Amino acid sequence: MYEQVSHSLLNRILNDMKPDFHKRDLRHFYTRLGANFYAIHSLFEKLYGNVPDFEEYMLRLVEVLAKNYLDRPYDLQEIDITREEDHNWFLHQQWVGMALYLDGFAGNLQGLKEKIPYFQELGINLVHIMPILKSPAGKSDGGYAVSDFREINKQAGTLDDIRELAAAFRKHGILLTLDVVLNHTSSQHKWAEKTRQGDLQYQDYFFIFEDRNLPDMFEQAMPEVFPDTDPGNFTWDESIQGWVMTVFHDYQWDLNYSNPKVFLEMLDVILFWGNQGADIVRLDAVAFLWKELGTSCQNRPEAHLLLQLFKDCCQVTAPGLLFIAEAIVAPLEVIKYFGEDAVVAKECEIAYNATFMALLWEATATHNCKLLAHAIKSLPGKLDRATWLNYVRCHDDIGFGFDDEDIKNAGYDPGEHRRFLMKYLTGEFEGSYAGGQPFAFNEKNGDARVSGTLASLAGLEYAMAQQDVQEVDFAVRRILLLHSLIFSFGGIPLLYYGDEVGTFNDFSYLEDENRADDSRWMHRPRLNWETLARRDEPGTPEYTIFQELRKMIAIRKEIDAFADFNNRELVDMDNDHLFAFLRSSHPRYHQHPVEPIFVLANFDRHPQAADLKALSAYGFGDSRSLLDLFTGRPPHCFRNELILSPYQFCWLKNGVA
Ligand code: OTU
Repeated sequence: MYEQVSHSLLNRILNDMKPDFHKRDLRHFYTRLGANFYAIHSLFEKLYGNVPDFEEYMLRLVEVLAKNYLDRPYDLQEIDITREEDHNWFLHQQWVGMALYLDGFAGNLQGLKEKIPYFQELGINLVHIMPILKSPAGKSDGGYAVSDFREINKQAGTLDDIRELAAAFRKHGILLTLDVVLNHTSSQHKWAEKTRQGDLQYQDYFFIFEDRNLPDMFEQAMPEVFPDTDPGNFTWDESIQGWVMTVFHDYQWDLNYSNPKVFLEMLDVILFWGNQGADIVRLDAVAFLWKELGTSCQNRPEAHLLLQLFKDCCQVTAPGLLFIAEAIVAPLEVIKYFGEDAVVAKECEIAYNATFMALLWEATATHNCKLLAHAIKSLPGKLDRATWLNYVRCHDDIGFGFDDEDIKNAGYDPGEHRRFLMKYLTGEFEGSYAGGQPFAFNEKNGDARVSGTLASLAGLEYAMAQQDVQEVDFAVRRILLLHSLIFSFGGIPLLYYGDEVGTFNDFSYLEDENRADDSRWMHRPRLNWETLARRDEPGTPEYTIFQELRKMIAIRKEIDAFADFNNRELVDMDNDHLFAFLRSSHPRYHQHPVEPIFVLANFDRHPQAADLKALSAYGFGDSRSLLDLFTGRPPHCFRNELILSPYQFCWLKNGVA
């Protein structure tokens, strides 16, 4: 019944659509629209059914889809079709990503194009360019305060440059990832400007309150993202004479998604960037999309409906375009951004694995894997056609958002353990080598997060300063160990620019008044290509890190079991210093079994033994037939034990003649 109603509505909409749409070849569009209309209509109705002129908005939605379909370049439409046919394409182990700030890495878009050989040298075939859209000259949260969703920052280049870059990437098999900052605009965006000029229609694009009544009620349940620099979630605006909701910085205005116009605008923006050649869009701060009084205003069911609706709309216009969910929230909440009760991702195909990232740092600090193993085990399985973005560092801070129950099960007190981690990673704990700095300390509840580059956090900076050869070696090993896990765990590994050569903290941001209060800038470096040239000079840490990572990437791409088909099983080694898992065939996916790989990682600074008996349950018990695919040699075995040197990892294959 409902389907009939939605189809008669669809027919009406198609008749009402602008006449020039009908003159074009919309064959694929009609097929996909027919297939998705029921879902789109019911989601749109759930969100906006009570809005007057609902059907008019529905018509406009279909027009946005059709317009962007007609604008979609032919070669991208071809890619859509290929990806529809091979819809698991992004689960393959061949993908290895890097996230970078354009100015710090290559200056501008032209410069980035010239770096394609560098990506190829290392094996990178997915590049996430951090926000490059027009943003205010002063404070802009590293580009996450956007003042025009369709214009690129002048210093970065032009729209033509981005299309050219996308084409060059495509030619070389590199995927382009761009940000779409869905949750907020800069206070200098024209919608905000118009609101300040008194335009009522734009006032509804944001949340604006004339007095403190509602803001105060909201505040009772809303946490703060940047409690030290931007306390509270509302900012007084003189010209409006009202309180604007600003969950992040005071110059980032939250968009009001209960207004269907906002949804349509942002849908148009997502499809626009897809049409410029983005293969993937990173949807920023998705957990925050829906605001509800009396709640934390995070992870609301409506935020999920919005993402489903964005996804279904993309399936009509640009089905090849993937979404990355940036939801740095509790482990059990993150996984919901793939969509629930489904097989195929209904929301985002890819999600940042912040839980795994933070756990890796926890294991590094404690030298044991108790919490890592507990927390991974208590995560529910993810959907089949969805994958993680696994990373060690990114442009943001590290937060210890583990589940308290997991911490307790690992034998720690949650509060105390988080304080320990904080002290350890900021080098305050006795014996710690780590060079992090606190970020966003919250005086009210004692919460804090950590900034710092991978190499500084892993102790390389400290060891180099001490000229301690042994410690330099250990730090390099830690850097490689952490990467070995994001390469083998299942998901797309995302390197952070500069980490491939062990870049240290950079404190020059302190001299910039627009950045000085945000310690995240210490790990957003301007790369020095002369230092990077040391990647070819044996004996330097740059050389060791870069060349070993390059080797690791090449080997990962050859290991079929590393593709992400939910084919990982954690293995308890009865030794807390070791993290172990098996990657093997999955009955649903692998018609021909893949060669199983046993991953072992030692987080301790001393050698550790893995009992071969534990491995034999998985068919890896015979030391004479094991090969470590990373070193290309058999692992060291002594009596009935496999011996891992400090911070060593193995990618074991079995059955070597
Ligand atoms: C994201 O961050 C971006 O990655 C940050 O760089 C931006 O400052 C922020 O959004 C605002 O655009 O929203 O879902 O350091 O982890 O703010 C989580 C805190 C986010 C970030 C958090 C994150």
